[in-house]
Parts: sequence; structure tokens; C-alpha cells
Amino acid sequence: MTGKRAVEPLRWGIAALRGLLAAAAALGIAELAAGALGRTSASPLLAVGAGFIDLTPVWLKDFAIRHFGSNDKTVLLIGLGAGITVAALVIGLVSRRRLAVGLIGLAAFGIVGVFAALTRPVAEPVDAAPSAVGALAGMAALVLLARSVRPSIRPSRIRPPERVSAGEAAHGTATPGEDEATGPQEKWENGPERRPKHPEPASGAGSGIDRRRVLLTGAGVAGVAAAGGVGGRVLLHRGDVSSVRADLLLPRPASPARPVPPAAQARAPGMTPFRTSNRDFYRVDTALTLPQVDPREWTLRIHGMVARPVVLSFEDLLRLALIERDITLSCVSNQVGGDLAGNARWLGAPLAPLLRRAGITSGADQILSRSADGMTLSTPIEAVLDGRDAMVAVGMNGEPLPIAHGFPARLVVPGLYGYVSATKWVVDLKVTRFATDHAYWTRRGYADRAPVKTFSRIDVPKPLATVRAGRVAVAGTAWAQHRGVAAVEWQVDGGPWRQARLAPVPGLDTWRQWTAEWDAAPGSHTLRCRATDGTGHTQPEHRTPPFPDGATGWHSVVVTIT
Ligand SMILES: Nc1nc2c(c(=O)[nH]1)N[C@H]1C(S)=C(S)[C@@H](COP(=O)(O)O)O[C@H]1N2
Ligand SMILES: [Mo]
Repeated sequence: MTGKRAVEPLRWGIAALRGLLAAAAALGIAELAAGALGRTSASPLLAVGAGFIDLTPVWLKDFAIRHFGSNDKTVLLIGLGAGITVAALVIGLVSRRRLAVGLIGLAAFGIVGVFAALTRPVAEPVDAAPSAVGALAGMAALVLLARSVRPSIRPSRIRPPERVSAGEAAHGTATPGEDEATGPQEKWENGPERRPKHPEPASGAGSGIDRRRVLLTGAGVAGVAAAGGVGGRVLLHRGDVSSVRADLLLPRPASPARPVPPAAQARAPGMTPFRTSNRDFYRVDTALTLPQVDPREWTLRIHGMVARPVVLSFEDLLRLALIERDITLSCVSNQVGGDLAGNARWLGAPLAPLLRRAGITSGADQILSRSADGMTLSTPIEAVLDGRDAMVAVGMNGEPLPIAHGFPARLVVPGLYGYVSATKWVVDLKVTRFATDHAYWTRRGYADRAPVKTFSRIDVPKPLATVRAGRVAVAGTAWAQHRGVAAVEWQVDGGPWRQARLAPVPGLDTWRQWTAEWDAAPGSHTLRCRATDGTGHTQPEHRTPPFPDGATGWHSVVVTIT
């Protein structure tokens, strides 16, 4: 019995590994099928991940954005991978005794994958195929792996395994292949009293298990899994549009941006750049993989409550009189003091004339925009038509839009939070009513109309910084897009409010930097700031969370002066 005890954990380990290999084969083949179809969104991992994103409750999404920021998707994929690994190990373990249960487990995963793929907003019936084919491949792999550890020659065997299995099936106790020791061991389960003294030899040597066969089968399945996964990735890469983007030349604007006054950049060391580079621009979206939209195939459809529906190609769009503007974009999920905001120079076609060309029917109050990956955003029409520089943007900081920021085209509407204005990879504008159509976030309880709230934060000194006593530079960023920042005040330890110096800005639609000098005495101090916008509204002290229409509250920073 000592020999058996030593071998048991190893056998369980091998069984668990079989589950892992079968799952890998399933995912690898599914990836290959998705690649062959050129359907990224049908890859089971991505489809299930995207489904997770859609099912994520608002509080969890805010938590994820707060703690992982633009890495939220990596964290999700790692979590998903960990979950699948655990499930695969369990499938392996249960299939040691009950292969059928393991197979049902794999099939269940396949069904989840099929369901996830078919419920994506951009789903097509073929999207069921990768998960289905993958699940079948995983099941086949599990059977093969289970068979490979069956003893091939057993001196003690009286009947061939087929007959033993058939006999067992007749008793209704087991199905063939439930354990690596199919045959004799199945019989033992019928009655312990019939169990031989030494059910399993201590070492594989005399067991009749063909180690070569086990290893070869395992390696074969692993190879198929890896080849499928890599092949699938390579095939899916065919759709990558980075080279198309690199070759694209954008026209010059008919209406260039006003020059940014050099002093718009406050000179405090460590201060936030006035213009955010494309690389540093925050990214918030529900896209688990970046939509690859080829401008040569791109169209923008304007329809719904319009007199004359319009369809524009990318060339059509570039032929329009383009405008270039500095506009600060910010996210409703930004917390007090947060950095989910960025300021860029956008190039694009003004949106209002396009809508007027289509002829908006009276009663329409919403533009429901849709992206290539099926995301929907709603924008109040009155904001788009009130004269502000709402645009279908194609350029960002002198380049075509980065793929992560909406290539080849996105909406930008100054003054509104991103979720009600800044549709990336935009392909469709439906003129409609708030009473009729609901966009992704508004369906989840976020506000229909969400003007950016008047906001200011302290950028330097950094929170919990230790600074030398004396003259200390205090500086920060404030925004109230399209209303403009009229004043920023700051205070120390709850003392009197003092006016900060405001840097010049090119217009009402960008953020505005502010600076102040502080004669700092040693000790621990709390700095606070608040902004007042062009309408006279002052950022309120009361803190509210981002849901449902943006966070409020004063930003404060604690610093140590030595
Ligand atoms: N297609 C698509 N567009 C989208 C989103 C999205 O999830 N999908 N998110 C919106 C939100 S919530 C914000 S704040 C901005 C962010 O734009 P950025 O990633 O370029 O900074 O994009 C908006 N446009
Ligand atoms: Mo956002």
C-alpha cells in the first residue's frame, strides 16, 4: 500500500494536467477557427471577456477604472485566464473517475463561448463556430489523453477492455474510459470485496502503462493547442490596420486651431503638460481588443429622424472643410484629483453641417452613435447644434487618430463627458429621441445629458510629497469645457481662500492651468483648491461619486514641509 500512496498524488496531478491540455486544445482550435473566419469577436476568450465587461455592474467598473485605469482589460483577461485554468484542472480531476463528466464540463464551456459570441452586438451566426469547434476539439483531446494512460498490456487481464467496458455499461455503473485504469478498476468499484490486494503497481514500469504513448499524446495535444493558438493569432492579425494608418496623409484644416499661448504651460517643475501626447492620453472604452477599421471600407451613416439619410466614405469626409481645435476630453469616471482627462489638438469635419445636410426632423433630441464594435453612445442634439465645435475627428495631435483612440474616425463634442460624446471607431449616427433609444451607459443608469462638471485639481506638489520650507510652487489643472475656467482658488489647512494665477488658454474648450506661490512653514499641511466656471458656478465641496453624472468635491493634497 505504501507504493500506491506514493503514486496516487502523481496520478491526480497527471489527471489535472490532462484537463489543462484539453482546455488548451479547445482554446487553441477555437482561436484558429476565429482566425480562419477573421472574426476576432468570436474568439471565445474575447467574447466571454466582452460579455463580462457588459455584465460588470457600474460600481465594479468604477472600481476597476479607479484601481487599474487603462489596464483594466489586462486585469480582466488575467482573471479570466485564472478562472479557466482552475476549471480545466477540475475537469481533468473529475474525468479521472468520470470521463463523461469531464466531457460535459468542456461542452458546457463551449456553450458559454457560443452564447457569449452570439450575444455580442456585432454577432453573426458563424460566430458560434469557434467555440463549438473548440469544445469538440477539447473533448476529443480529453478522450485521447484518457485513453493514452490506459494500460496497453496487462498480464492479469482476462478480457479485452472493450468487453469489460461493455459489461460495465450493461450494469449501468459506468461508461467506458472513465478512468485511466479502465477495465479491471471499473470492476473494483462494483464491490470492494472483489478488489485485488494490489490494485495498482507501485511503479509504472510493471503497470503496462505505455509512458511513451502518454507523453507523445500529451505532447501532441499541447502542440495542436499551441499551433492553433499561434495560427489563430496570426490569421487575426491580417485585419490589423496599423500600416494603413501609417500610410494615411490627412489634409490640412480649412480652419486651423488658434495658436496655444506659450504661457498656457505653467512652469512649475513636474507640472502636467498642457497638450497631452497621444501616447499618454488616457484610454477608456469597453473594447477588449481594438477594433481594426480600414478607412477604405469605412462609412458613416446618418439616418433615423432625418429627411435625407447620408452615407459618407472616408474620402468624402476628408473632402469636407476640416477644422482643427484644441479640446479637452474627460471621463465621467474621473474621481476628484483623478487623471482621466486629456487635452489634444483634434482635426475633423464639423458635425452640425452634416446633420443639417441630412435634415433633422422636429422632435429629435438625441444622436445615438454606434461604433464598429457595436458600442452605443447617446449625445444630446442641442449640444451638437449650439455652435460648439462638435466634430467627426480623424486627426489627433497632428497624426491620424491612434487605433486606441478611434481610428479612422471618432466624435468629439466639447463640454460633454466622453460617454455621451466621444464615440471612437464611429460608423453610424442615428437621429432619434431619448424616449426611444438608449445607449450602453444610459441603459446602465448614467445620465442622458452629462455636461462636464467644473473641476480643479492640484498637480504639484504631489500628494504626500516632502518639500523644503520656504517658497513652494503650487500648480494644478482646472476644467469646465465650453464654459471656461474663470477662477481657481486655493487654501492651506482650511484657511482663507486665495486666488490662483490663471494661465492663458486658446479657448473655452480646453483645460486651464493655474499656479500659486506658497510660503510654506514646516509641518504637515493640507492644500485644497476649487474652480469657478464662466457661468459663475463654483466647484462644490460636497463629494459625490462618478455615478450617475460625474464626481464632485474639492481636491486636497497633504504635504510635509521640512
Ligand atoms: N466605441 C467606443 N467609444 C467610446 C467609448 C467606448 O467604450 N467605446 N468610451 C467613451 C468614454 S467613456 C470616454 S471617457 C472616451 C475616452 O476616449 P479616449 O479613450 O480616446 O480617451 O471615449 C468614449 N468613446
Ligand atoms: Mo468615460
